[in-house]
Amino acid sequence: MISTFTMDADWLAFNPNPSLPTFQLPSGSVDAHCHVFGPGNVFAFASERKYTPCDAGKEQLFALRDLLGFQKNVVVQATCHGSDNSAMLDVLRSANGEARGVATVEPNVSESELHEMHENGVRGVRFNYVRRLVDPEPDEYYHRIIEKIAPLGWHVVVYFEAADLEERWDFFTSIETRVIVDHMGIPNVSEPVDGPGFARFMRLMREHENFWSKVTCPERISLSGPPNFDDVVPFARKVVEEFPDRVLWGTDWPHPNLKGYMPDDGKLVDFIPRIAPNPELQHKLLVENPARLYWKEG
Ligand code: 0GY
Repeated sequence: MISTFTMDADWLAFNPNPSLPTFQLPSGSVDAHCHVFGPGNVFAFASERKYTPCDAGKEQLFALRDLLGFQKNVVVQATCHGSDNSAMLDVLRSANGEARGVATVEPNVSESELHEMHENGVRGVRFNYVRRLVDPEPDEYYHRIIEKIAPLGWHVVVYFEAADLEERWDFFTSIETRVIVDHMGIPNVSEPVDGPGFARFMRLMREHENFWSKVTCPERISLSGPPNFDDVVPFARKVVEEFPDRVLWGTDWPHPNLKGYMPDDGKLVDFIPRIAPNPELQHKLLVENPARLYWKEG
């Protein structure tokens, strides 16, 4: 049966006419954090979801990729689709090898399902600790998933907010696969960049070489706000400069759950040279690092 969904009353849709960026992306650049939503009449949203978005399907994602000048995408399963990865997998199958995926799976996922996802281009799973999006499970739940995905060479993506890091530290640092932190762990940018909160995150990166970070989402993190997101720059730039080989960048299109402001994706691309201020850093961030993590074995 075809379901229809009504997006949340306060849902902000993505910008339908993003500008052309001024910053020219290096050839082979990867948008390493983006999502698709449905469309809901083809790929139903999950019954346990905590939000109902607007439709944002693969055609729109590919059009944005081409307009901004990216070559490839990494599509991260959105929580509104729960552990039904069909919409994300459909993007991978439609992208001629130019997309990889990060899935949400449950501990009872079968080896054959994982192998099929791998064949389609999935290279990681995401554990989400943001309570407005999901109800986090006990560590044991995630350990059971790690046991199944590690043999495939997959990594774990963790999404949490700064205040959660202390509590999750022991579990996170027990993970032996690569671990990719979404959005720098959502730093509290009202605190100094060398204050205790961000120092804890920097220590995580420094002491654990299997950790990477996405230096994404100034629009989600900033308190000073658009158009410049000035307060995020010192945080992201510090991560890029200290860990140039372990950072990724992405648009976060279609920007789930933003309130009050929807960024122009072209302007978001223009943010990149402010956090990666020279061509060598830009090339690592946009081309080399995602290629190593997601396309290494061809
Ligand atoms: C993000 C952020 C959000 C949403 C999701 O999976 C999701 O639903 O990731 C958010 O609302 O902060 O990573 O795009």
